[in-house]
Amino acid sequence: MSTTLVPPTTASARLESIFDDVLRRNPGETEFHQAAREVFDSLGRVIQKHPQYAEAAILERICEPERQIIFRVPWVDDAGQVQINRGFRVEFNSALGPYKGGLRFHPSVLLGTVKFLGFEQVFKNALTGMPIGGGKGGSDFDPKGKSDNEVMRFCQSFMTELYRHIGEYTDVPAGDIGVGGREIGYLFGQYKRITNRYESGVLTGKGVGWGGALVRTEATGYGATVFTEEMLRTRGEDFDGKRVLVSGSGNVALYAIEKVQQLGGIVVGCSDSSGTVYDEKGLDLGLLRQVKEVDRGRLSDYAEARGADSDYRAGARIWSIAESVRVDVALPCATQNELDEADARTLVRSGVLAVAEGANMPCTPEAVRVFAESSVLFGPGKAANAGGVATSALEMQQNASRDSWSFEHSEQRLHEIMVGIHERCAATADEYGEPGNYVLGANVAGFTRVADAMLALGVI
Ligand code: NDP
Ligand code: 2IT
Repeated sequence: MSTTLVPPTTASARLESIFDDVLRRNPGETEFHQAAREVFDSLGRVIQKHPQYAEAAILERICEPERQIIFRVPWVDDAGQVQINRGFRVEFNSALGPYKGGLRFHPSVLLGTVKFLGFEQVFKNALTGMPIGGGKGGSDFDPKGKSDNEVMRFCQSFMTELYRHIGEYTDVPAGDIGVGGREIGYLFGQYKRITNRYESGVLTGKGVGWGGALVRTEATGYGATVFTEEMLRTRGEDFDGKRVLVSGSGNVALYAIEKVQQLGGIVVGCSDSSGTVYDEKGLDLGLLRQVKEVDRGRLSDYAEARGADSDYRAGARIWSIAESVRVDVALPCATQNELDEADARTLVRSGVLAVAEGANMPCTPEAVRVFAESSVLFGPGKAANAGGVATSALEMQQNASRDSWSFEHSEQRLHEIMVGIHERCAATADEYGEPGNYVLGANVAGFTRVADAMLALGVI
């Protein structure tokens, strides 16, 4: 294999030509283009330094999913009407282990959405250091407003096709937006019924009473907070007394809020797709969890129950809170492209120190640029939200050994993994001459682990 350095202009021309091909071969998939662009922007010096990656066409291969499955999901609603949704599973890369990544049920889901998420997952999973490849799936089904029975019938129909593509050693789905413990239960039940196998390791995010792992529910939000704490530490700061905004009010948001509060931070706002709450003295997490997790209610219900201590702003974007009050830390934990350039400028004006992506790709590229120019600590999703999938890998370990670990032990493992990811990103950014650039660090460290495995496995 050649070890000669590739001249920078040749390396960047090669990257651009591969990226042009990604655009041409995946027309209209703007979210996938955006995710790929961000990774390509980090790889110039890697390609220069490691010509063997270019020789083996690693980048071309990494952008092409190994397998993409699209299927019809018919089901009958409570009124007896037949409904049709579309199901997806994109098995992106299995160089490091079985495909691993969540399922998203949301009306906005298109093939390009699943491809962006699957692409991100490949590098995120590599960054955890664990033996998991990358994949993602989902459907344009909207669980909101559906009865439990409708959700169950949908999940059973979805699994009736998906079961033939997944398995403990093949592809291991989990939750994402719109897919939590209830949905994983119905999906697992149908898998078990069709296959006649109690194959616990085929899905993660299961209930703790039937093969699930402690801390998996909390892991993404907790992990994102630990990653942020590590970033703050590099500037001699911590969460104590910090004013924090957390967007969303789903799984990731709720447990980010919990961990920030445990570390002494004050979470003054969160949101859903209908509006934002601002609680000057800090959110009442007990009430919020009751409304969201037990009652499956809306934030407006939380604000109503909380009364005068809560200010509900229908239709408002959460980042607008920073126009009038100081915000030290922002954790976008809802969805992609929810924080744009103008929001980033608002946060910078407000004095924000750190931003970490609990969600996948919540900050637009322009917003990320504003944070970089303003020396705001910025943790990209691939690194900051990797605690969820890492704890899924711990669930797989426990399933394989028919063991179950204590909460304390599992949380300790999660903590070590997040500190390790932070270190890996920081060290890689240093090595490539851009200290503090966690975007570069995460992309390069994730990419090289996958690329080295692909080189070793030959052209497949
Ligand atoms: P949930 O379904 O539990 O919660 C999603 C939250 O985001 C809800 O508050 C929802 O509001 C809001 N939201 C979703 N879509 C939109 C939208 N289009 N516009 C405005 N608000 C929206 O999902 P999770 O908490 O699991 O996921 C949140 C993010 O974290 C996603 O980006 C996901 O990919 C990412 N992630 C999740 C992991 C996990 O383990 N669950 C792991 C790593 C990343 P509403 O109820 O009004 O729709
Ligand atoms: O985006 C993600 O990392 C997830 N939705 C979690 C994936 C998993 O397999 O636990």
